[in-house]
Amino acid sequence: MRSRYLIAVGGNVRHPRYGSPPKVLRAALRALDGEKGIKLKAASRIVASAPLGPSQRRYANAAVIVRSKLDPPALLARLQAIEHRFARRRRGRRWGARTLDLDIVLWSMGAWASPGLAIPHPAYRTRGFVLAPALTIARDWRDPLTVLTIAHLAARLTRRTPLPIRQPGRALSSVGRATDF
Ligand code: A4P
Ligand code: MG
Repeated sequence: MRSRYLIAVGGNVRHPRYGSPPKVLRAALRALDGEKGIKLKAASRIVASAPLGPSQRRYANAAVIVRSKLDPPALLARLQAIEHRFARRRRGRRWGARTLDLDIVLWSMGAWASPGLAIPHPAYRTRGFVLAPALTIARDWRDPLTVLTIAHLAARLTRRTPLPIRQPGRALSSVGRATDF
């Protein structure tokens, strides 16, 4: 059966062919849409966000909704193949700099848990760089575990728990302050 997925897209390293992170993301969205069995239904704008974790470089982030008959592990395998094509190299360091990161955030069929895959994505609820773009394309999508919508989660994050991230001259720490590239 066909279902929908909300996918978070991020990257903070230039690609020799595609260029800056926003251009990498644009190319990645085209690649995703070109995949057999995956249809891109909606895409947010590409926003800049301060890095969470050890990397110093600003990220480009976006959110997309795709429709597919693939089950979650099959979709994850496709996403990882795309990451690989975009020269993402795992460097053994969690949250290290990367050309392209594609995470499954939500699935229209509910929750999923298997070795190596958890949906909803375990960390997205506290990440402005996921919620801000997601808000623009999926504000009423309900998280099956908390039963809160993306709009609720984004509002909570802005009100109560702004992300503790700073970047000189460019503070993008909360949902409301993400900017377009
Ligand atoms: N995995 C489990 N569940 C999922 C899921 N729902 N979607 C497993 C995708 N993958 C999932 O991920 C490690 C493993 O998670 C995968 O092999 C898969 O089996 P990874 O992408 O290979 O490793 P990682 O991304 O380095 O680690 P981690 O902890 O997943 O990092 P995140 O959570 O992806 O965060 N700052 C800003 N501003 N913007 C960003 O986009 N991204 C990160 C990475 C850090 N800081 C950032 C951003
Ligand atoms: Mg990931």
